[in-house]
Amino acid sequence: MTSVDYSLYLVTDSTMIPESSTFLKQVEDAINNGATLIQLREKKLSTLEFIERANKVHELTKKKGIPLIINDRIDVALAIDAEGVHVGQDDMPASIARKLLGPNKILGVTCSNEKEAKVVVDEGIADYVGLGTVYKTNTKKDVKDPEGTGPIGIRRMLQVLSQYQKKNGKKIYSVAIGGINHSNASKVLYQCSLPDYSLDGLAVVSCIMANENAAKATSDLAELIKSKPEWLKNISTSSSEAKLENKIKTLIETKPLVHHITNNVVKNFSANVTLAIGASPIMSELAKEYEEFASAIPSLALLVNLGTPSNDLMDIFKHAIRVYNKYGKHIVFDPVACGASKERLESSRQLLNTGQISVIKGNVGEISSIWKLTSTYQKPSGDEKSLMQGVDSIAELSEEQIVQIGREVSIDFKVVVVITGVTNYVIEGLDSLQKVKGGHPLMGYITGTGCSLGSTIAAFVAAKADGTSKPTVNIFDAAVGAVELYNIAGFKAGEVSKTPGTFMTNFIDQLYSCTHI
Ligand code: 3NM
Ligand code: MG
Repeated sequence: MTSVDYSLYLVTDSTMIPESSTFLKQVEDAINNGATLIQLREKKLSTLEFIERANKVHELTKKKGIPLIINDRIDVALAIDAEGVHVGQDDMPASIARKLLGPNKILGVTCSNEKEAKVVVDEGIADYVGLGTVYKTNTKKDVKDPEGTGPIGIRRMLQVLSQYQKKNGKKIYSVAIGGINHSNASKVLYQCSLPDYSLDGLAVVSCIMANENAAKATSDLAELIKSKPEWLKNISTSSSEAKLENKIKTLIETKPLVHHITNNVVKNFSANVTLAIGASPIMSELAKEYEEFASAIPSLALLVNLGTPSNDLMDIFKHAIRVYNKYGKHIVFDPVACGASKERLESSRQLLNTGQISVIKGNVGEISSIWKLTSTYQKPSGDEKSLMQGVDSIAELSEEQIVQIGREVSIDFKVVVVITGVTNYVIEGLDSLQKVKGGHPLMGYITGTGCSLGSTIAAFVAAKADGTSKPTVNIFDAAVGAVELYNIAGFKAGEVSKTPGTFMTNFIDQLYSCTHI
């Protein structure tokens, strides 16, 4: 079968139907509101019941002209002449399934890792693969990776598919599955894409099947899949070599607002830094007001700082990330000491999974912890070895290794990465790297000089201070501007200070002077 639309793939589950509805109604609502493919997945029905149900669903899908795929049961698929079958890794091998089905039925295979994807492409007989588990899900209990591979794990498998396509000129289609819902759909599509191969769709179960309003759940999801997400609308990718003075001019003219959700130690200092550079700080942990901010204030960015984490704060962070994403406002993430404990690293993972971040800023230790976080699933051990071979601590990392780590984090999370230290690195993907010399050793004696760089970056990004006057912002250029301003001010303050106390006031003065005078 040719030209199947995989974009919104509903996989059914009859165990989670809301009391107000029925199985068939949920499926019908989905079919009539944008589902492009249906998989009937029944684990507990007798063969007779399965066939009866399949016939009923098939009537609905045929009316709409969309394919019906049967999970696992080739006999049932053949019995009702369904359009295809989906098999998991423990089901009938794809090669046998294909023989039984013949060449014209759709055959899908679940893959959880690169190895499984390689087997599928070597055989070359599947039409599409279901790649998962992306995120933690309650729907399927026996998934290979209960925590989910995240988009990065999916991308590793897409690489295999992409190579197959290049070699054979033939495409195996792909959908991602597991924990996908309205809040992460756009992000999954964005992050699960390679320059030369993109996911063809999203497969979902509970966000439609368990929804009180399956019709709306489906049409909303279809809309999200079709349209460009808000946070992507405000980004430009072409990098310019814009001058710092132009960026500062934009910053001062715009007077952006930086919403800090930051740690208790640095709140005051960060607010002073934000004011000194001509921006305004708001400190708010009142989740209910975020929607009001994000929807109404044009030049606004969010700074998420993990410095003093708590369970309450995690919920607030997640809410903030969702709201800021919804309104296309940029987010700077500072994973403070994320390598200090498993929990902190897990918190970082959760926040990065919650939404699309624009900039991650951290020191070498923090960024390499984030890098290791992604390595659990994604980095073949070979890569890791060659990168970290013989390195016992991050203190021993060469510049080349630091930049490589930054590049991988940038690619994995589709973010601009700022790595701070004696030399600062601003990194985006494989192509963009700007080194900025560190300001002054006295910066290390004052709490908040690291965190407040996050405020400065957020201010530049919010103001679209990238040296152009485009309506979009080039985040890389804006981040470079922020890091340059910050370190120039640090250097100048250091020249006129002998001790930390005076350095602190001189630093604030220099930030002010560099931007205002
Ligand atoms: N297969 P929900 S996860 C059917 O990882 C299925 O292969 C998975 O349900 C896999 O959209 C899954 O409710 C269930 O999270 C996905
Ligand atoms: Mg199965």
